Amino acid sequence: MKPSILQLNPILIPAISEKLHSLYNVHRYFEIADKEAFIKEHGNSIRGVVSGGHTGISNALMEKLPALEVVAINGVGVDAVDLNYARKRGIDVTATLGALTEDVADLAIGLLIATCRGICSGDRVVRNGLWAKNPHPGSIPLSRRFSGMRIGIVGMGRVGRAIAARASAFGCPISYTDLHAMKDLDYPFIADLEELARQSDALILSASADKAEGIVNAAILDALGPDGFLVNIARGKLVNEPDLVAALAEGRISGAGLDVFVDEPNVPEVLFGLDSVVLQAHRASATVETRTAMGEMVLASLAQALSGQRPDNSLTR
Ligand code: 8YV
Repeated sequence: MKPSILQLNPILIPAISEKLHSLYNVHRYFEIADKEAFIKEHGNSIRGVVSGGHTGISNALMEKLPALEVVAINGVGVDAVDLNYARKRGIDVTATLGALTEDVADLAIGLLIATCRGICSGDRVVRNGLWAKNPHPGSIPLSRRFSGMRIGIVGMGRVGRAIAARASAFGCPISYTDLHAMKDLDYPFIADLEELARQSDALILSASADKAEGIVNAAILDALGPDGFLVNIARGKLVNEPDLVAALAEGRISGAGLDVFVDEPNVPEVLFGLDSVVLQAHRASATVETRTAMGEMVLASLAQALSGQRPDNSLTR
């Protein structure tokens, strides 16, 4: 009999989805209306869970799955899974480490350029016929150069490093903060986030969220200042969102490029009216190439765990 898997999020690559269905008895939890009744009937048979980084899985749900052996996260962030709880139960929690680094770093740079150069607001001017109505070049404000901006990276893991490499190629001096300085890096380490913000033209958030909730607050945004930009491709909860919305609405920072939010898919509506903001719907890893690579890693993790091996990307053993 095929092992039973609970899938908490859709997988967007058909070939991966088909493979998953061919190997396992897959229950698509996100499509089940009466979740409680489903768990009562099938909870005891579920041996694996597939979920997204942002969704993770609650302890309450894991508790209802006594046969659970593996939670395969189709993502790199595992902040929405209680790793200690999983470890105690002997459940492997895996992530797609390294699979999405390049695409997430690309989007970080793309968001910063789009924000400081006004690419999306400029597109709206052209698309809405406002250029033709008001062709004077001064009707669109001049923007801010990206090349050479002082970039402060918050979280120097795989993604932070890939962002640093890209920004360096644009002549941007890089500084960073993390839990500690990294010996293999020559970029200046600035332990204090407020000081990093003060010394940066743009802060890019690429930290994991488990130890850093709410670290970007009004004080950090004010240190970044009215000419500064914020980019977040990590997790919305790294930022105190009301503080960010207020700083943007009051022009206390120059702009923000945001791929992630505290309560996705709900985005503070004030942001919709601000040309200084470029918004994305949590899309940093959403390319065919990356999602294929991630899906293959999820399949490998399930196969390894359910055949009694330690999955290569297990974070719990
Ligand atoms: C994905 C993510 O959008 O990797 C992560 O932690 O949040 C994103 O890459 C998500 O996991 C898709 O399932």
